[in-house]
Amino acid sequence: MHITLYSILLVSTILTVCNGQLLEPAAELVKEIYWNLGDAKPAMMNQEENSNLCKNTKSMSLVSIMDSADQKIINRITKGANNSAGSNFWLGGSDLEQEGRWVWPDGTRIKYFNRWNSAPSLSNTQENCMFTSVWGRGNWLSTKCSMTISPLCEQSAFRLIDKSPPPPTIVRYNFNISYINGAPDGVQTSHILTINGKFPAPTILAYQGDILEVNVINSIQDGQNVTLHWHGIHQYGTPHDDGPSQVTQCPIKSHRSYTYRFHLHQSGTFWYHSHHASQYTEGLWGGFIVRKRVETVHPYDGEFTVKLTEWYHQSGPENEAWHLSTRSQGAPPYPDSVLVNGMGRYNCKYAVLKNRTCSYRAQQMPVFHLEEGKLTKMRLINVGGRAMFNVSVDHHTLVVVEVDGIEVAKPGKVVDAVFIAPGQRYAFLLKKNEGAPGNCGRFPIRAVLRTEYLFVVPGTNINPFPDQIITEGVGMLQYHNSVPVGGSNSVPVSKEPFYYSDTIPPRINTPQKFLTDSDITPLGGMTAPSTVDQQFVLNIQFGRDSEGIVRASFNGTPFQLPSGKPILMKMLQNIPLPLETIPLRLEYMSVVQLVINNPIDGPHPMHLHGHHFWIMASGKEGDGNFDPKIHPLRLNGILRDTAMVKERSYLVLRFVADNSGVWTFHCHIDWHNLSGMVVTFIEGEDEARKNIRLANNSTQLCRDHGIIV
Ligand SMILES: [Cu+2]
Repeated sequence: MHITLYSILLVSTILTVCNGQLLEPAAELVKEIYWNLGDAKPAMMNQEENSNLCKNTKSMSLVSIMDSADQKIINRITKGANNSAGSNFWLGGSDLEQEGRWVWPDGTRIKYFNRWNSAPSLSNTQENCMFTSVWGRGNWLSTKCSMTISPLCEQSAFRLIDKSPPPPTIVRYNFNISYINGAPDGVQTSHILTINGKFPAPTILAYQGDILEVNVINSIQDGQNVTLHWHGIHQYGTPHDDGPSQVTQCPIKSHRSYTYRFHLHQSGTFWYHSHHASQYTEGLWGGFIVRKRVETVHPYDGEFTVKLTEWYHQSGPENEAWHLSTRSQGAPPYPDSVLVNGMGRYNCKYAVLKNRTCSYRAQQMPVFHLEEGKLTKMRLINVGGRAMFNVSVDHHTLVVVEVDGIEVAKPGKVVDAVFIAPGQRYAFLLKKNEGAPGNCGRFPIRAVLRTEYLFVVPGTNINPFPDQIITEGVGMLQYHNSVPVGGSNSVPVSKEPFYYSDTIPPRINTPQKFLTDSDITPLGGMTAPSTVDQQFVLNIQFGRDSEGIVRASFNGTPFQLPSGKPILMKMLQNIPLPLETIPLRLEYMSVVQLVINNPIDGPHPMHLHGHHFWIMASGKEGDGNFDPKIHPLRLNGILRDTAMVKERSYLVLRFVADNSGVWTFHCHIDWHNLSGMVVTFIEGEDEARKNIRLANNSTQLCRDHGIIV
């Protein structure tokens, strides 16, 4: 098979690792060679560049796809090689030598075609070279290409990028999880659930192409189980490391450990959090940054990450027990404060009324040190359990370059502010406005809580003082004339903390231009497939269960976790799935459309595991249920992994079921996730049974609970 030949060539020319792994043409082979064309279309690549780039790859040829089996492998490789939405990769097919005669590099005629349904005709004389798209089913397109781009490598369009970054490696972390004492908002608590005794928990930093190994040790003092989910990471071939407790794994038992291990095929801003009970609302979350080995599209000099959440003075178990009781009447617990990178403030007078120790001196804000004149990337993650925010930086505009790990087409959208819901991420390049005041080089980053979305039933809340929440979280930019490149919150330029009791400049009340999803296009954007194979209509509902507890659901049946084996293990062993896990079967490689109708007040951020989806349509507040007759769909929208369905409105999403496994789809308001607004996609069962091999340590997790997998 041509694929094998190609793999061998790669190994002989580029890589010395991966001995004996040729039968598994996994992404580690490809990540080194960067075939990604990014936004450089072949006609735009200059000849000199091509010939230079190819010096190191002389004995290689571009890939041939002879049948659907090859196509599947190439889909895996290309999806693995770069996650920039719509990234395109050259194939060997061309009709450069003889117009209309399409051949592979070895001269064989192309018999198997997997062409995009709206691609120009192959008989068009302008169409000379084939490329394949990461998104969709890996469909092929042809394009105009210069005669110098022959399918043979001497003049091919392989694009080797600077080799200076570290070679792909295994990045290892040890995460020891336990409760610590602290006062994130000045109010003392013993219920901060965190890693290695640090709050916030460590940020994972790796490069695209690395393998991540995180050894998680469950040292939670009261014997709780735990899992971690890697939000936004697709987990190709490793669905058992996705993290949802009892969905894809047995949870890690008290005083046991488990090593998550997966490839970082994607790049961008991600995060990790517990996917067990309400643990992430107690602080069990962290940033997860996967840098590109070389930033070619939106380069920057330094970066920092802002993580926003609400905070509760009650413990997670207290909140959860209250929420899932008749007392809550379906309202989630009302938060006490807003935290920016784990720091916030609270009115100590009310803390005292709650018999809690409180200190204004402990109420600090994070400071981010920037170098004047350098280009800084600000990453933004909503790690909250229910809070939504408007975020802006005084006297700065934000050039949006990434959304949920998807790189945005150049030059990026310039806005003043963004709205961010739980689970969502952005990355911006910061631009200080012309004529901005000196401000001693200090400019607040403001996260303003959208309180209108904090549904509360009067008189019932577990929080006795919901009105006392201070709705603005602040982080401080501090410019310096010189700090080391890469200057960030980790650079100890100034040891002076900023206190909330210090003077914060008043908020500027000029109209702000907000980002909307329709403003942005993915880099090298491939449009959504134009036809749909499977559609699911999911109507958001709240209703009382047999015990009178108000539960959230799609279509009236609240999701319930299975007992015994997790859903993934049941699926792999062909064991019937409990109906209350709401199993929805997806045929491998089918195009799936989700219609989410939200007929009630309050928006919900929808998160899909294992995939990004195209946002086909997103109704405005009050637009009502989706009606294909009056609501147009858009094929060229942005891809995300978390999207909002607005109140009394609809959301239409589309994705390709190219990742066999079990993937949960749920509201990222953690309280709704816990009460049942969840469905389970059972994707490509036959493929999964053929290809997915559970690691020993994964089955041991279940044995620790007496469950034999
Ligand atoms: Cu929700």
